[in-house]
Order: sequence, then structure tokens, then C-alpha cells
Amino acid sequence: MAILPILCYPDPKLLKVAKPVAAVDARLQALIADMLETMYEAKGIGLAATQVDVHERIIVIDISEERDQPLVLINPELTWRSEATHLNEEGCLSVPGIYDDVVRHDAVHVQALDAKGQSYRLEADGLLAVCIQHEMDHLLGKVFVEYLSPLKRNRIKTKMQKLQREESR
Ligand code: K1U
Ligand code: ZN
Repeated sequence: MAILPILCYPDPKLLKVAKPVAAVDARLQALIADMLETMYEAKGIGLAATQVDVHERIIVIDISEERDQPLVLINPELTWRSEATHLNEEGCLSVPGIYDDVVRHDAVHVQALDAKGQSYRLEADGLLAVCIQHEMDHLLGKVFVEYLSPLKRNRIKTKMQKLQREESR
């Protein structure tokens, strides 16, 4: 297994739209193991393949306290969204140190394949529903800061670029 580098905002590769996975094979299972290891090491609750520069529809999530309930969603599709929405504070491993409020549906239903290629349906609410919507946005090339005002977004962009310049010195 390996820890994969996570792309940092405003890297233009985060804007790419992921393609559907064609086959759940050994290559994909190795990638999923690496994504889970990367998410746990970064102390995240989710990770989309886009964030590790793989542009295929794959998400890993673990919102459990014990970090022992990994969820794998391959080719996920939202089949239902609640009318009710809520403001939730979000963070992102691609925008380290930035947290802000985003409106999300309270509950969603998702159809996806698991790591063995079996189709399943998930009914999610609370933090799991928020995390699924955040990760599915990544697969569409959307980072949560796109929901913020242009002023906030530009400040975050400038801060991230400055941090990256300092780190590369
Ligand atoms: O996609 C990612 O970058 C992972 C992201 C998922 C996420 C967190 C919070 C709300 C929506 C989606 C993270 O794991 S950020 C780090 C984190 O563990 C966290 C941050 C804020 C609240 C809860 C957890
Ligand atoms: Zn994110």
C-alpha cells in the first residue's frame, strides 16, 4: 500500500470531471487500498480519486470514531435528495486549514458499486450525507470553496498559493 500525494487548491487538476470506472479489477482494488491509507493518514473522513489525480468515479469514506468502517463508492449516483437543506461546516484535505459553511441536502440516497463490484444502495443523513455530497462534487471537478463568496474564495486562493510557494522554497 502507499500514501498518495493529495492535490492542493487551486491546482487546475482538481477541476477535471471524473470518468466512470469500466472494471472493478486488481488495479482498482490496489488504488482503493491506497486511497483508504491516504485518507486515514491525513485524518480525513473522505477522499475522492480526483484529489489524488486519478480522474475516475471512486470515493472512500469513514466517518466512524474508531476509523474501522470504510465505505467504498464506485460510480456513485445520487438517486434521491431531501428537500430540506442545512448549513454545515466543511473542511477539505485539498484546502488544508480552511473551514466554512456550505448548504447541503439533509439526506441523500446513493447507488454505487462496492470494492468487489457489487451494486448497493445507501441511505445517508447527518455527516455521512454531507460527506457524500462533498466527495461527489470533487468527482465533478468542484471544490467546496466554489460555494463561498468570490471575496472569500479569492482570499483562500491567495493564501493557498502563498503557502505552496513557501513550502517549495
Ligand atoms: O474530501 C475531503 O477533502 C475530505 C474532507 C471530507 C469532509 C469533511 C467535512 C465535511 C464534509 C466533507 C475531510 O475529511 S476534511 C477533514 C476532517 O476530517 C473534517 C473536517 C470538518 C468536519 C469534520 C471532519
Ligand atoms: Zn474535499
